Amino acid sequence: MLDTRVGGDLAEIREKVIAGERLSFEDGIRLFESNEVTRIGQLANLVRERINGNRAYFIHNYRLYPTNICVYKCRFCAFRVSKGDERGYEIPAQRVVRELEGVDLTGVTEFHIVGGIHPDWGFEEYLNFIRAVHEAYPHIHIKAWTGVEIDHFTHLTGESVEWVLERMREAGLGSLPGGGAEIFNWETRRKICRTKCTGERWLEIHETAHNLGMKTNATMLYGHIETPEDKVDHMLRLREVQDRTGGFMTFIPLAFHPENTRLKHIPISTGANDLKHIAISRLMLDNIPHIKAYWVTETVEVAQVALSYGADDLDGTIVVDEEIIDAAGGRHVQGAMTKERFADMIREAGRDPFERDTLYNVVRAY
Ligand code: V47
Ligand code: SF4
Repeated sequence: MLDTRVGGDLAEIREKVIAGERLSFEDGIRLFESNEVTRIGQLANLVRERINGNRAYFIHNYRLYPTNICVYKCRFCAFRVSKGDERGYEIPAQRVVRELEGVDLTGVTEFHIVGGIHPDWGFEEYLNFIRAVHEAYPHIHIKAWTGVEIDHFTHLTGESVEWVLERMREAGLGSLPGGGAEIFNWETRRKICRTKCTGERWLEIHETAHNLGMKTNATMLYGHIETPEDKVDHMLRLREVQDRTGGFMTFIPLAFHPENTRLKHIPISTGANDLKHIAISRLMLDNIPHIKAYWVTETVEVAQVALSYGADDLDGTIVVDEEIIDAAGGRHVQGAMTKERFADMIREAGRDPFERDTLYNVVRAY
């Protein structure tokens, strides 16, 4: 039963949520200004159970990072290095398949490919990377390149977003991950990642992908210099696109990890703050079917609790270490999580574990 004592500003929001009414910008701000995390969580859980019942999803996936050399210098990023830096690495198409031969990919249903924007690689290098992986593993879905990379490819080729996405799809690309969204509002975006594509461009790229029949995800990076207004604006812009296309599968709020970044003076987010972001995401994004509590950034412990605060998905086994979060001081990055561990942690949190593929088809119910 829902706690009926929700008071003050949240009472009106509670009525709306129970009636299934859409929340406004002002409602979003009120939620961010409130510290009634448990009450916000209860409302989010109501919506979560309406949409996803008692299910909690995970995926058996494998990460590939073709390079950490990047022309951009996002202030929140500890992963990138400049060309010439001894920590830099490059795994071109010719090498990736050779390296994968030594990996046990039994049961893996997704490659999640993400990396830097290399100053010397042309569009063909990126295309060949997808082609090589797809030809070697045609049964494994490739989720690759953020909107930021797609934007970069349009500059490299002088072609349209449609053209780039079609070439990538012919090579084997299945969907786009949610990265690069950060915070759309330019006033904040320009202070954290001014040189990469704008929020408007990122949204345009995802909408174009949806119109071509390609599904995508969306993220939001929080816990740095953003304001509540930035976050509500970010969510509402996604909600508007989703009303038109229905192409977003999952929303992933990503907690900023400050270590080794140029924003290292900012304290790391807390468990309560992470749960609040998950819950508000579930409440505001009434038209995106899944909310992911990304265990790598949230920690396994918080991710378990998040399954009762709006989240219904925990991302994946990942198999290799999460390099982006690891570089920024990730606390509980232990590399591979087995399927059994996932199933156990979901069961312990009172939910029913479901292994899924990228497009949320059920691979196995536990
Ligand atoms: O866009 C970079 C974030 C994102 C840091 O689609 C950081 O299923 C925290 O997109 N602290 C890339 N976050 C990762 C990404 C992603 C992750 C999980 C699932 C999916 C999906 C996509 O990583 C970047 C940026 O927002 N990031 N540095 C940092 N220091
Ligand atoms: Fe490059 Fe991505 Fe890091 Fe920005 S977040 S510096 S685009 S690797």
